[in-house]
Amino acid sequence: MNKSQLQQHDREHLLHPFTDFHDLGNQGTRVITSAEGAYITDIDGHKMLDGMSGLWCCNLGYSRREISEAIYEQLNKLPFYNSFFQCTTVPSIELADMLAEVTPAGMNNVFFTGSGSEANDTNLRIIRRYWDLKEQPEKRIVISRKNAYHGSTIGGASLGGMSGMHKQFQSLDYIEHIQQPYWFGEGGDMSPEEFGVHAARCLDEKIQELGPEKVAAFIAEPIQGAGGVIIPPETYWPEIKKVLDQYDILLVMDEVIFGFGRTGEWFGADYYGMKPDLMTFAKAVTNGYFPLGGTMVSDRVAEVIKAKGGEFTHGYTYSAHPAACMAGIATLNILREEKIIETVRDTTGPYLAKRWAELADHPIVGEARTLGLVGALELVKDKNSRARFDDDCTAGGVCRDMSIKNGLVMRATGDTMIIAPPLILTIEQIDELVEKAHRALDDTARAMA
Ligand code: PXG
Repeated sequence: MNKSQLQQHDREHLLHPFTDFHDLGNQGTRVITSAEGAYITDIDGHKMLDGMSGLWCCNLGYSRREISEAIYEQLNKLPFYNSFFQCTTVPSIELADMLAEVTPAGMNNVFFTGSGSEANDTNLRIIRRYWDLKEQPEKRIVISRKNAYHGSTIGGASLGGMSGMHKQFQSLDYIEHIQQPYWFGEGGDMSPEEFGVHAARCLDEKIQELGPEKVAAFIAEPIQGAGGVIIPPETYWPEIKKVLDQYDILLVMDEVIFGFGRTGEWFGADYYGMKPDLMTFAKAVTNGYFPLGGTMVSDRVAEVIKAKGGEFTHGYTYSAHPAACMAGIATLNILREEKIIETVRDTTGPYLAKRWAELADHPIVGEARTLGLVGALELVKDKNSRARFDDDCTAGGVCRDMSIKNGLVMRATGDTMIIAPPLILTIEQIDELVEKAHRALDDTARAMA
């Protein structure tokens, strides 16, 4: 099939995730045909630096044969076996061991799933089981944050705080949402430090309002990813810690995007010095080469679930899929052997911070922020008032298209441009990324004038 035939068949038979089918019908899909290192190429031969690591997952880029060969060998040896009914496989045990080593101290158990959404559903099941076994069944409510993203299953989407999603399904009734720590968008006249404390105190207020005896858990991404790379003010997580220390409430950190090195530490929990009870992961655990997710379970929770008799009636056919686990083992080996995370922390992260900050001087940029190897740009019409171009956030879409034209994949969340490039990016490629982003901003400014 040629390009237009592919696009036609795509329109006719494929329902895409998070897609406006009307727009897709008008514009046609971009057909990506190959990838190498940190670059992807479309069917027209247009090569682009992939500033989004696929979808926040191909952190080692696209050319790691160690991972594809590990999957292939496993598929030839034992393509599938389940982990139900007292069965197990060697790769699942080995990956569980490795995850216990690289995750924060005191997290020594893992429940495998096929995705991040499933893992957050698993968290809801574990939270309930934990409090039931502790004979505190009245602890049912889970607090999350507005504009959080925790997946697209009913559980994941209920935990998430995206208003556009909530309009299209019925949320679970035991989930509550509080203020997000988005200083640029919602901080008003407060300093970032004041606003960080304020947003964290909203958790305390909510717990008081609901009654601490009814609150089971608080879930949060260390940094909101899909919500627009919202890096909380430095005061936020320490204040959350103070709040949580006062109550008997589980902390779930959703590390689906920030796990496995994006901050320059193994996990966002390490970066912020937090001690979660449950930790969701997916995506980069296999470098995106094979679907795999899971939740790391702290000793505190695992001991209760393991010690008391009775079956935990939860699991997925593909929990601990052996080929997925082999992909995970190969990925973790590369991260460790090539000191990828240390490089982000010591070299490429600081260099991106310096170069990305230069974009803040651009006339349509209200804020340029980074942490490790993520970055965001707030597009504004007026730098002082932070006013956007329009209510429909058209600047973001324009900038995304201009960026692709200039050979860089950037993603738009409203009028916030975001990047999460592969962690293997070199200094030269960071220069290339910033220069292409600059050209995209110039083109956007012209188009929006
Ligand atoms: N938690 C977080 C923090 C995520 O970012 C999920 C859970 C769900 O994972 P699965 O594997 O079920 O997709 C995610 C996924 C975007 C985008 O546009 C982000 C995600 C997924 C799709 C698109 O930024 N994050």
